[in-house]
Amino acid sequence: MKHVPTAVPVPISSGEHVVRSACPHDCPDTCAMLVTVKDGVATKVRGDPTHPTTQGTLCTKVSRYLERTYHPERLLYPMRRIGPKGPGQGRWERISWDEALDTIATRFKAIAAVDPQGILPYSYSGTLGLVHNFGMPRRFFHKLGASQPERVLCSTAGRAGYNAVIGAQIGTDIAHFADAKLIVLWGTNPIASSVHLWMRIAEARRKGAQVIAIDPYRSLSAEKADWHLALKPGTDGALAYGVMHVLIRDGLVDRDYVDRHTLGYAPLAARAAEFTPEIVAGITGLAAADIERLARTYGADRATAIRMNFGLQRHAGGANAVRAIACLPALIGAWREAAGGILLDQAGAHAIDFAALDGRHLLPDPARPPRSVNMAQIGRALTTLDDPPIQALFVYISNPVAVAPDNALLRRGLSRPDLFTVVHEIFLTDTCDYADIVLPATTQLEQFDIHRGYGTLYAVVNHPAIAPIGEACSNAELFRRLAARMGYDDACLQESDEDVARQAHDLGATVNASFDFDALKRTGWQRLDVAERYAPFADGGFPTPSGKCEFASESVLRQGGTLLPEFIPPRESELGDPELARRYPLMLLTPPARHFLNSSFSSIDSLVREVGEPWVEIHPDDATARSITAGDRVRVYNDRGAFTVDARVTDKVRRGVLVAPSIWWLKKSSDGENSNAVTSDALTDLGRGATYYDTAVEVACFDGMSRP
Ligand SMILES: Nc1nc2c(c(=O)[nH]1)N[C@H]1C(S)=C(S)[C@@H](COP(=O)(O)OP(=O)(O)OC[C@H]3O[C@@H](n4cnc5c(=O)[nH]c(N)nc54)[C@H](O)[C@@H]3O)O[C@H]1N2
Ligand SMILES: Nc1nc2c(c(=O)[nH]1)N[C@H]1C(S)=C(S)[C@@H](COP(=O)(O)OP(=O)(O)OC[C@H]3O[C@@H](n4cnc5c(=O)[nH]c(N)nc54)[C@H](O)[C@@H]3O)O[C@H]1N2
Ligand SMILES: [Mo]
Repeated sequence: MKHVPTAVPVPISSGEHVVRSACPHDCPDTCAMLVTVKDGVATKVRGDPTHPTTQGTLCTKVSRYLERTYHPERLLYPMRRIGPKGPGQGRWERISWDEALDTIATRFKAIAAVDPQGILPYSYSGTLGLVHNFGMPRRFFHKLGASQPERVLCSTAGRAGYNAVIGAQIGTDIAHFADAKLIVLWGTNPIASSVHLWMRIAEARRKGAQVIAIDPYRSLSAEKADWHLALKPGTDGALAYGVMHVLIRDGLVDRDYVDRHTLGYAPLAARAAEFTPEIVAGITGLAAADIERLARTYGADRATAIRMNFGLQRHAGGANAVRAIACLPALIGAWREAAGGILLDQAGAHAIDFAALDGRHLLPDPARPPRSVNMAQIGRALTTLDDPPIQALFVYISNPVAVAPDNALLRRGLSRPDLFTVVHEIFLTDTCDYADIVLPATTQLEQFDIHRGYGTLYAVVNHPAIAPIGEACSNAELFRRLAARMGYDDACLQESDEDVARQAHDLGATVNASFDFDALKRTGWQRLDVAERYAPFADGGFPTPSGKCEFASESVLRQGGTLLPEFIPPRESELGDPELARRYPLMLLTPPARHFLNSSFSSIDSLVREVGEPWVEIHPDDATARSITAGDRVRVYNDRGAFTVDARVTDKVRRGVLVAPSIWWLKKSSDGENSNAVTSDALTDLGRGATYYDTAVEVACFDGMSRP
């Protein structure tokens, strides 16, 4: 293994020691943390200075991890709901773990006796630990034969689009962004959502690199960029084709790279010929001259790195937009450079034995897997699904009432009196308000796990720093206990956290050959077995069916998609649905707030104080047209629902676009709603992903009535 870190000296004062830990959250950086513990109490968290990604720095949120761990509102005991379902306080009764587990097991056995698919686990990204997310809980639900959640809230569209071209989730190493000459931030705001990448970008800028941001919103990062192109939301696929048009027309293509390492150049070029700068200007709202300039700047140097994140794929055509953008580096031969190429995510660089982790062999009939239920359409599933209907929902590491689209429909579903809902949580979230039983979960400081950095080339270990608080128990321990109650005797349902973790990288003699679990435990992190100068496709070798970068994809075609990337306009827009756009002429974007992590940390007092009340940003022209002035309470609404926020009038947003940073808890908002009251549960073109940012709305001053 290369780059094995030297052990950090462990400072010892009386009764004090340092524990190696990993940030568990859904963020591409996956930081290594050091936790100082004195007399059994964690007193300090800091970034590991030796970990190349973290470089000793934690983000705004995770630097408050102790406030989260020792928060007075932590859920400490199992509880049973004694009042009606729905938001409210004080309708809980403490019960023992025995009673909680017996109640769940009795209910599950009764449902499973008829059809276990009546039970649905709902889990997402509260922790991305290989043990507590991908391991023991999934084993339990496989053994049960429960319906499987189709985990689409974040990334499946982009991954489908990227994989169509590149073949796997492999891209440019963030470390090499520091050496790029040009960095394109395509629909991502790393200052808020991936600060350790921003540290590399800042370094590149000090060395003279240019940064271009492509985003309908002048985000914190776009504000710092040398050039900001504020296109209309959901039009990136057309812009990428416009860039290709100019690159091809002006001879900026690396013909040698294209000939040797790509497939489908001729049809791609023919398609790109249709996307003249003028046509693309009409679609994107950018000037034709700017599209020309973007293409020429992009084509000028191979040491050009594009950073996409998942923001831009939350539209009806999100997968194909990513697919079109992913063609660009091969066209100019940027993959030849370690500092060139593109990064969506790096998950595919980690070889993990997911089958061993998730115990899919435990399925009652592996040849006939249970039905899957799309997590973005959970409201629909709870209110309409039949044969069998969902009779029990088990929520863990997710807060769907806050994060799932169209949450009004979801709340109707969760209010069904016959639905049995269990939520395993650290806090009494909005979702807990609908639970029959809530179970207390540990935080990362109280459990063992290992993590793969899905945006980095590192594995990171997490040792427990302190004992569980109250009667909290980890995900894995919960499902070990529940498996025993169900009478399951499979040994793999009782394995320890370390035993599960040890299997993650154990793929035989060649894959991960130099991975050393015991060394990882000692040193905290390990780099994958890849070269320092990581340039994954410098000599081609794409993990696609053809081994080439596939501009044209037969396999997507066979699966019902198109041979080439296509521009698919946003569903809720002038182009997609003119009638709807007349009634709801504004497009709402709800990207992550810097101080929150999805809906996590939205209950941490010091962060909420810094952030203030939820707000929406609106362009001065759109505000004037609606008699909205700065600071007004406004109601953002469409046919699905409404939420009330403060208006900030600013030209940071494009005309016709609203930006409401998210995700607030409903119960911490003045009207008991959040932005997902208006988002749609429609799915993306490929990958069946959520389309949060494909949301047409109107906004009006709030007059105190419930709906405008
Ligand atoms: N502080 C913080 N960090 C986070 C998170 C968080 O909640 N808070 N969430 C984490 C998670 S789960 C994820 S998936 C990532 C998300 O990471 P990103 O997707 O990079 O999220 P943002 O950084 O907000 O960047 C999204 C940007 O896309 C822009 N955008 C929206 N629609 C379009 C479009 O159609 N085209 C273009 N070009 N731009 C568009 C938005 O205006 C926004 O500025 O961040 C992770 N990091
Ligand atoms: N409007 C809008 N909605 C969005 C997005 C958006 O940009 N706009 N972004 C989407 C994206 S990118 C994502 S990834 C999803 C994220 O959606 P979720 O995965 O639901 O993320 P969180 O809101 O952070 O909720 C995670 C919950 O898990 C709990 N938790 C943390 N650790 C543990 C643990 O070890 N055990 C248990 N049992 N619980 C734990 C936390 O307390 C928290 O309440 O949201 C999506 N929703
Ligand atoms: Mo996400």
